[in-house]
Amino acid sequence: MGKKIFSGVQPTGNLHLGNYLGAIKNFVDLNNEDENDCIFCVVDLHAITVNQDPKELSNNIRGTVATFLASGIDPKKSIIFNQSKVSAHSEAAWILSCVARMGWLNRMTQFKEKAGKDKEKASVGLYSYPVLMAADILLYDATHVPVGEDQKQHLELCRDIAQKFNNDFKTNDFFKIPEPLIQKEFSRIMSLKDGLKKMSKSEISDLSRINLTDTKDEIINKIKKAKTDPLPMPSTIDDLNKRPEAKNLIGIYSSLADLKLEETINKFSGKNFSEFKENLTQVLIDKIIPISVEIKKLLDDKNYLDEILLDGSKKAGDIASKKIKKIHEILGF
Ligand code: AQP
Repeated sequence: MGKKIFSGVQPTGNLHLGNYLGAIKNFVDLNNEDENDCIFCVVDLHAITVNQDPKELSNNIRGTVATFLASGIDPKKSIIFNQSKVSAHSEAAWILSCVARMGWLNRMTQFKEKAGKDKEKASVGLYSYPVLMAADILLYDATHVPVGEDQKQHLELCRDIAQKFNNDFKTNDFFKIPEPLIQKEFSRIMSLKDGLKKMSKSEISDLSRINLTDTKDEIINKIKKAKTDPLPMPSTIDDLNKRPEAKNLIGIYSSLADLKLEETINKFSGKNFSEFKENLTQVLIDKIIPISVEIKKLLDDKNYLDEILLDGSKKAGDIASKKIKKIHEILGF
């Protein structure tokens, strides 16, 4: 039987290699399996949990759609829409926030990381972000959610919320309990400047990430400047595990070249980083440049991107409003 897929990406800036290898590559494979029903959402309501410039947000929403298409998602096969256009998401988030427990949310590590030291100044939305994410998924009866490793905890919370709702209202399996789909290897791509920090859109230094809109020269420059260590290339997995920057770059190469980590280690064992970096640059150029060129082309046709979002939001709205109607009946509204 086919899977019901739901996943979202925040329109918070240029999408990067981490988003691609951790999530979007998987979206494309799932989209290509005929038996699956896929919904890919531009989660603009999630984006405003931190400050956004309205004009930039509009551009980033279209940029995210362009990236989905340029990476290979087919809008005829998958529903693509932005979250704010289907009001059921906000409504379900409120209802589910009355099911979720404070203690559960207090354990979420992403809030702690994103709020930083000054928790008091973080938005309430940033705190309840995972409840909105649960609403996104549960409205569509998604069976599988492809995400990067950083979202695993939020998905576990989504499962807890679904189970509690089903138990509290004795509705058996009204909310389906979704499974995470996380790449086994290379599910967490790290910053090019710090092998212990996640590659992220909102990191200030652009040198920390490969954007999917980067040019050939930008890729060459970023890999040249990517942090390594003074030792030659590692020759065993144990050696690799002690060297975060080397591990990240070797992981990126392996993922793009479709090799196992061991195979890449054997290929470059004992060599200089400079030789490895030339090879890494080449696989990045081969993979990213066609996507980058296509994104820029698509962004020239804003009407086309808006039509895709409009069509997607109608289809998603139909599904979500039926689920909300049933939720109202269950709650006694
Ligand atoms: N570094 C990463 N490695 C692997 N997967 C990643 N993802 C994000 N960063 C990495 C996955 O990409 C999908 C979309 O992420 P998102 O935009 O919804 O939010 P995020 O995880 O908060 O990503 P960013 O880039 O770090 O954005 P900002 O800086 O705005 O917070 C998710 O499936 C995520 O797991």
